[in-house]
Amino acid sequence: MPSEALPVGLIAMAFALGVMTCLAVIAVGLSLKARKKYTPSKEPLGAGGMGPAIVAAVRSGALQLHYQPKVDCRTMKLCGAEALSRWTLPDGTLLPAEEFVARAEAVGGIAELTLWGVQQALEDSEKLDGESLGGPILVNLSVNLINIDFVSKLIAIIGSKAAKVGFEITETAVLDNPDEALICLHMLRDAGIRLAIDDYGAGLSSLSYLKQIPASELKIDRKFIQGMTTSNRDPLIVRSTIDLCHGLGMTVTAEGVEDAMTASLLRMMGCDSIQGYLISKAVPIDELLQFVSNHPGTVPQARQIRKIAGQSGAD
Ligand SMILES: [Ca+2]
Repeated sequence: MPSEALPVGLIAMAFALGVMTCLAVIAVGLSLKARKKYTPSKEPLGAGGMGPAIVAAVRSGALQLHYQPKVDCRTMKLCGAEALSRWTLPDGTLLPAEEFVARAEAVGGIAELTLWGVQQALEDSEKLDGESLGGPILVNLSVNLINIDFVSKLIAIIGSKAAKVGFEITETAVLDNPDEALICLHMLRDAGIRLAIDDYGAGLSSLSYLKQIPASELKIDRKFIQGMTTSNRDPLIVRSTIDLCHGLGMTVTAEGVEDAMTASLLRMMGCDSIQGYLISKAVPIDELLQFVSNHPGTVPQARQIRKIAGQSGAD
């Protein structure tokens, strides 16, 4: 009888939704951890604001933009890259972004760093013409810069090249001033600029904000990905996050993929794309161009990943 079948169907659906929500809440709860704090291992950049030092480093060529490519899980074709800044010190030491970005955010200079990063990414994207990267270059956009003035400046710089460059924002982007932040994010989206929620699970997540942020992609933090083959919970969290995002109309990228077994699991779970040392570390533009020209079809790891997944497919 329909009157009996309907409640059973509803109960099943409610149960499924409940499980999915619970898993998502677990993912959020487990991630209630403070953002990584800057702990200076080197102090070469002066005690004051870093804006002048960043401008000087750009002029001298000490600051470079590297690119970490990502690939589509199913086709293993390139589908974009993340831009990551590197700072070469006078003694030749190469500082990764995490060594100076948090400091620039704290004492000043993050605006200069971001504007340079966007301009450099746009310039480098021109070199990729004819050798498609398969997606835009995503630049990390600090929470501190999500205000109408700065975002207007970014939109003006990017202009008609919105297909070339997008932004990664952390899930905490809207915590301080949700109204202005959401206006800014909609401004970027309306300008055709791709937005990705970055390091998902690493910060103070809110499912409510996740629903409101006009992002088309979500990147799951590496700490969940790297436990996928050793932990009981991480695969459940990743799987539920993928399903949740697909339900919200977003694609999912897994960060920090370092082995074919993890890539294969992600592929089976329906993850859209992967990024990590399995594919490539972050490399300078010349090496990225080489990578793109060496892998016009699929990256070499595709066959191994498909084999583990028990699937076949032409490269
Ligand atoms: Ca990022």
